[in-house]
Amino acid sequence: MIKKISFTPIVDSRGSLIAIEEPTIGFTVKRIYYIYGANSATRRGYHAHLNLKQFFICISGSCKIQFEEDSDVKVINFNSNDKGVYVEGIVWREIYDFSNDCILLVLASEVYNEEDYIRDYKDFKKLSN
Ligand code: T46
Repeated sequence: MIKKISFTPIVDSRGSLIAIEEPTIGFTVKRIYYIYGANSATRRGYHAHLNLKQFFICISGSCKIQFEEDSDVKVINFNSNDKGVYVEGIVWREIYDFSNDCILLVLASEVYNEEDYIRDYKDFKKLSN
């Protein structure tokens, strides 16, 4: 499942603040990581997860993520820090078109576990059929 969620910034003369609480994310966050220093030639991802739930927020700059779920392919433009995308289930993803200032923040439901990764596209297709 892939779900877009918009946040409401709290804006005043000092700038803006976005608070994201557990009910919005839908899971308890056990890990946070962020990707930065990528550029327009970079392509990352090329995997799906078995059990991980994730919440993606591009807090600076922009990038695109191509998600594939049950043969349905969609590209989401991450170009705003007041929107996030929730992902669960077996979803192949490729991340690309990073701006130089891109910081992609990921909140995850589990600690890092390489065994949760499906890194072979053929295995992904078998599991999603
Ligand atoms: C995802 C996309 C958006 C760790 O040691 N701990 C971690 O929590 C993570 C995420 C990675 N690593 C190690 C594993 C690799 O040696 O960092 C290295 C780079 O990871 P990876 O090649 O998986 O990076 P991406 O950008 O292809 O994928 C990552 C996440 O792995 C993945 O869950 O959805 O970001």
